[in-house]
Amino acid sequence: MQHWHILGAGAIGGLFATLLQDAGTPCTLLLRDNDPDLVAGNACITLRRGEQLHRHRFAVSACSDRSPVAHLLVCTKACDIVPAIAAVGHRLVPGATVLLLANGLGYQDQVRGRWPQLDCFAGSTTEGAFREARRSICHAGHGSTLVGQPGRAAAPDWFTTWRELPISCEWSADIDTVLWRKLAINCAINPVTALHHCPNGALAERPDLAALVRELCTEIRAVAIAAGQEQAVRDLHPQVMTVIRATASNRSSMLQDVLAGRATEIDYLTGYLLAQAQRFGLEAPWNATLLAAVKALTAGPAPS
Ligand code: KPL
Repeated sequence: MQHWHILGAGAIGGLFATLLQDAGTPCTLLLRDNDPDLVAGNACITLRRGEQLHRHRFAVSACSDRSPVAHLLVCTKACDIVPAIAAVGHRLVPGATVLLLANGLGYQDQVRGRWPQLDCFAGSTTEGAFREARRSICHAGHGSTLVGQPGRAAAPDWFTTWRELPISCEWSADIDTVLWRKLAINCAINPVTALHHCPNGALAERPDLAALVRELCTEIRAVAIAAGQEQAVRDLHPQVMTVIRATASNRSSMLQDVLAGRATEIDYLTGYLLAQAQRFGLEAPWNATLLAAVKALTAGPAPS
């Protein structure tokens, strides 16, 4: 029997926890040592779909506890993944299954490098879920979830449970392409919205921003192709415009982070892209400008 532990029970982590629990798979939320739900010994997540509310009660466990973890789903932000896994590193059994479901690239290699004994998988999801309150999630729209492991064609046994979830959840024999495509789209949208404090749709409506998105796509394509990821950036600009129109009223995740004063995922999006550009001797000046500008936005006040 699989028992999944969830690190990062925000919108996506909470959604998957409820889906797995509904499918009969035990799930435990891993919480920081100071989380108030640890006192109660359990946590309730309310999931809203339209008018319908579903309440789910979960077992909870402090990261610092000692009971073993064999299946770990990590849904934190990209910049929190390595420290979050480090906080439960002592509990992970050798060969534990770890599924990283987050935006961006770069942390997958960091995790594999630091914990080579783990069986590490990566995924990307476009399920439309957002947090309405601390443990209340709205599942606003269906998307698709792809999971894979570089170089692995066939899904492992544990994935049977995931494939049967009542959402579109498939194994990808080419997860690198999936992750690169998502990275490319996020690099073209998220930093622009974060800097201009605008919903995604403004990138199609405002000619200056639309022109910037086009320049970004040209640079992103060149870097991806140099990195051997041509398939991921085929038709990148039309794909980006499709996502912009489909999510026109959304605030990108990076804009939400900036507005909330949180760290952004820029290092694992544009930062990763620029590291690849450097590796292949390419310039990507529009992306470099955005990286610096977003970092300046979220840097603390200059020391006096
Ligand atoms: O994935 C997204 C994000 O905000 O991180 C997009 C596709 C840009 C939708 O907002």
